[in-house]
Amino acid sequence: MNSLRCIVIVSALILTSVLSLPAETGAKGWLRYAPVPDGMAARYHGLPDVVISVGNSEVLNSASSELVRGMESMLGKRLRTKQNVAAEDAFVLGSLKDVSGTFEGLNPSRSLDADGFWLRTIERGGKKYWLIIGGGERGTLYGTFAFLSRIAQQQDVNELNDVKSPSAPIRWASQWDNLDGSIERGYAGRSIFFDNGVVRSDLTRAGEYARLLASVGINACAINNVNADPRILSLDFLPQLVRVADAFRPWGVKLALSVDLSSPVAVGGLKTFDPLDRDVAAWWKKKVDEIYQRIPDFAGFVVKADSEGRSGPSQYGRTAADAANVIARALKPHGGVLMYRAFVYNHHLDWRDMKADRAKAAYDYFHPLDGQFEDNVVLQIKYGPIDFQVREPASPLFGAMQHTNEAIELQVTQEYTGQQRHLCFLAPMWKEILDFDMHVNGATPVKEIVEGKTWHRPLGGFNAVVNVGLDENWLAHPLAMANLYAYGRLAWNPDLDTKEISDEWTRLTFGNDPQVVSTISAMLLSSWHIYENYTGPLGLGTLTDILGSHYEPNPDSAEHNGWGQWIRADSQGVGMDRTVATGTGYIGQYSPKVQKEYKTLAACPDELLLFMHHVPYTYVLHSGKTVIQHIYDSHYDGAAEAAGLVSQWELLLGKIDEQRYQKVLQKLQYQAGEAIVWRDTIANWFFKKSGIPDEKDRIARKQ
Ligand code: GCW
Repeated sequence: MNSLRCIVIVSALILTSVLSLPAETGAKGWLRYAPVPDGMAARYHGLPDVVISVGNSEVLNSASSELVRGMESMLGKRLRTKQNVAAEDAFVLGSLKDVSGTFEGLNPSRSLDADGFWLRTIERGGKKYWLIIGGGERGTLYGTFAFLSRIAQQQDVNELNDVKSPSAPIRWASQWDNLDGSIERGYAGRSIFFDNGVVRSDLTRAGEYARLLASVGINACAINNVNADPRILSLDFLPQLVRVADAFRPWGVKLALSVDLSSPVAVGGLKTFDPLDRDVAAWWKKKVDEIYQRIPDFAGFVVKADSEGRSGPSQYGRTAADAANVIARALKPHGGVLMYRAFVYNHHLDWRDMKADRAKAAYDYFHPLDGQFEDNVVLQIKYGPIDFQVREPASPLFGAMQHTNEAIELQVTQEYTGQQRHLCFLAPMWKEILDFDMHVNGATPVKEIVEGKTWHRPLGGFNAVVNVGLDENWLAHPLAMANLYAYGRLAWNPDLDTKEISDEWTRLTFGNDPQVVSTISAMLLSSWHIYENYTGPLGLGTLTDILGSHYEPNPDSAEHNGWGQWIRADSQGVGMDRTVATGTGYIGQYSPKVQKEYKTLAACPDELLLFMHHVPYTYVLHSGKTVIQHIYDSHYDGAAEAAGLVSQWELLLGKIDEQRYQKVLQKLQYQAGEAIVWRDTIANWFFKKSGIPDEKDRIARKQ
């Protein structure tokens, strides 16, 4: 056979297989419920044709209709819904209390959290039942999603006895949506909630979003920007918010809001918003009561105060505890929660002051307040002490608030990590932070602190800024949805392995073909390091334009201004000296054991070296390279690896639908080009600063 014929035949084969896969927009996310291939369907033949819901609630109805939808879509099986258990095989959905009334002798081996679930097969009277039991109605819904996910991943579901419970009660998503419909740091179109100053009339997408969130166990969503427009609390807004809560409710997702502390003045007409003023307290109480009257399952508020120009208690000489508590007391009788953000810092720092350090701000401010917060206040702490950079150490504040509820704040929206134009799967980074041991009197990993386990706190958990938009596939880059999925999975169980999560997500999103799963999962798992390589290595931060877009390379923008994201690069060396001995003293905010890991050059890990220390460019890393050569090499490696992502993806031609294949391909090709821009900008910048040539002679010497 001549080679031309060969090419024609191969192309035709590829084309046929491509054409046989229906186009997909990504709108379904990981809830595609793709038909199980014929060869696999046999293992599901024994599943029942009937679903029975024991009990009656909106959430239970969602669980049952989700099961019907999933079974039909994946197995072509049309379930009949029935009210009572009869003598036929059936799925039985309901809470433990309700289902054990029907089936005697049920007792899960582990206790069942309200949001937890139990998947259990039992035989009674010659019939077989697949029980999907929740601690409460949300648990039943989560169990249903988990069951369907197993089929979508082609797992055996014929014998089940499996109890799962979430790690922590707070598993929230946040949106930074503005009332005009724009989204702060959103990269996937306009708001699904707001337009033109009001809540959208069509909230279909809001309901679909809640379904996606629920499928990974997220139980509340704060829908508006933390730079909050006070109008959100105005009286005429409340009926609009009721509609959003209604759209969320079938999925067990509670509505939350971000509020501005000056609201008592801005919308209440008071003369003050001093948190210790009686009228202010009365105003918050009345406002909160109004909300609960219309939205009884309202989750609570998120507050950003005294930060980046927002109003705050400092205006009255009051503390964050004063501010948080006045609102928390209003929420408490209703079971509401107040998330107070620890992202409080002065953005007019003096860059000439070698002791000034933004990284120290949150600890300095909040540590003295430990123990002063109401027990329905949760301190929401960004994972690192600066601001969602590509790499930061875990915030020392996590280890410093033993008498305060804590939550970790993460970003699904990729503000500093490529803005969904670059592939950057963040679960490995989150995992490093969650696993990081703060060593406060024994083993105290961040995950156990925020779960509330370490210091036996009543509340705690997770909140991530997601910022989905009207883009059909939610986050603009089809692979970026892996971050939302991973966030939910880790909030549910921070002990999960990142590969397990990326494999799961890939199977659900692109199918079970082993080559597809291994290729995409490997791409995801390598992508954070790749991005770090061509942006900001050794703990320098992302090296992006911090004054503007936070997207393109611009190391100059970090220096000589009050924002405090300094890298302190001069002709001799680079990095922030944060030691106690000679630097800002930041390292002293950690426990003695962690201080030991960071305080000496010998002990400090390479990847955080320049976050913790200022060293000459010629300093030799543990890797054996000099700092400057590492900067050059990592940028060249990163750009080459970004190009490698394109080649890996190209191997999947014909194995996934053409629409998503092309979309991802374009994004990856663009990313590979951008990585070169990053490489050259950063490498040239450091060459200019240091005057030290690249050993491999890749950087033009005449600049
Ligand atoms: O990272 C910064 C963002 C701001 C954001 C702020 C915050 C909502 O650039 O856009 O404001 O963090 O987290 O409050």
